[in-house]
Amino acid sequence: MVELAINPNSRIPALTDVDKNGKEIQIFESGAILEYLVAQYDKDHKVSYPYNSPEYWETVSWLTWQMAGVGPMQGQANHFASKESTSLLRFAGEQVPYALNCYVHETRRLYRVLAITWPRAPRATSSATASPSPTLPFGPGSALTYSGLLSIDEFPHVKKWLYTLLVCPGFEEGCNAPGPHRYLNMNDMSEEELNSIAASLGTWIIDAMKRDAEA
Ligand SMILES: N[C@@H](CCC(=O)N[C@@H](CS)C(=O)NCC(=O)O)C(=O)O
Repeated sequence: MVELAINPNSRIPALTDVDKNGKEIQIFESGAILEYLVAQYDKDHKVSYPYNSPEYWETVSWLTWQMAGVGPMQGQANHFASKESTSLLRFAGEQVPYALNCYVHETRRLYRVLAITWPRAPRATSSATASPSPTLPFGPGSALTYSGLLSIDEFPHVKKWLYTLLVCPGFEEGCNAPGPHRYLNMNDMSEEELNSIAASLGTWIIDAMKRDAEA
């Protein structure tokens, strides 16, 4: 849980910074944080595009797609998912086939949108700037099998992009704070290993849900 003073929505990520007037500023929601970081610290557009350019709006489109689509849908898939071929559960504590189908299939559909768009996008080739989706989540979102999908190999462009990010200067170092990143590697783990990761997270998600329901 994040300090309400930093994020009124009490979630991570949240950011505090000092603005150009020397005043502390708080930013929450990952999309807003990304927009803030490029506005403040990427003024020569190494990883972003000039405001109001066609590429800027393309980026905003994909960022909004990520925030409104992939984030919420894959988040719910993580909650209900078990690998489709097994009956092991992550968090839900009971099999809810309708929810599982709804969220896992919607997550797959969203990644298919990328799979269709990516090869056609002229900027979708190599650098961190040159992508139709520079905002594709590297963190939990890159553990596709954790979300109930069968394999990351279903989406070769996504896989290639995630590994491309890793070799961008400073990227992996950032991912390794506070501890070694593991989300991409989770795609190669067995279902038992994935479930032990879910189990190691404890019951805080379910406990928080109960508290919220009673509040
Ligand atoms: N829409 C938010 C999602 C934030 C979110 O759900 N964060 C999760 C971790 S990925 C969290 O803080 N969970 C802690 C909790 O539920 O108490 C964003 O993109 O920043």
